[in-house]
Amino acid sequence: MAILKILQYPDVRLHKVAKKVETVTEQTRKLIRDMAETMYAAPGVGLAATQVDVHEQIIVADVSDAHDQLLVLINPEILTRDGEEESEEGCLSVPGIYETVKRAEKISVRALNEQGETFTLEAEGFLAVCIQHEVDHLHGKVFVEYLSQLKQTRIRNKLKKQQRERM
Ligand code: GNR
Ligand code: NI
Repeated sequence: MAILKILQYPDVRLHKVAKKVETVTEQTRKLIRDMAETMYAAPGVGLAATQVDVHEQIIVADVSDAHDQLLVLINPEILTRDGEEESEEGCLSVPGIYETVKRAEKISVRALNEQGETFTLEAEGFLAVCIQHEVDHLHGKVFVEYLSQLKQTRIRNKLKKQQRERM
């Protein structure tokens, strides 16, 4: 297993649109294991392949307290969205920034599992927020894009400064 490098905003590669996985192979499963290890180590509750510079539609998530409920979503499609809720979000690609975002309260999502089998999942609460956040990453969208231009500019400048100071 391996810990992968997570791209940091503002990085143009975070805006690439991920392609569908044609066939779930042993290589896909290896990437998923590395993504899970990277997510748990960070620590985070979700990770999209886009964040590790792999532009394929793969998400891992685990919102359980015991970190024993790994959810893998390949080629996820949000089928239905119901209600609205606001919650504070953070992102491993935007370290140290926490902002309120409005999302659907309940969703249903169809995806493939690690065996390449189709399943559907109903999610609400934090899991629903997390899945919507990850699906956005696959579409090249980072949560800060829901904020005002002023906030986005401030966040971009703050992170660029942090990145300069780390060099
Ligand atoms: O670890 C994460 N926490 C989180 C908190 C609120 C809303 C979304 C998230 S996802 C984030 C990990 C991440 O960046 N996934 O892309
Ligand atoms: Ni994120």
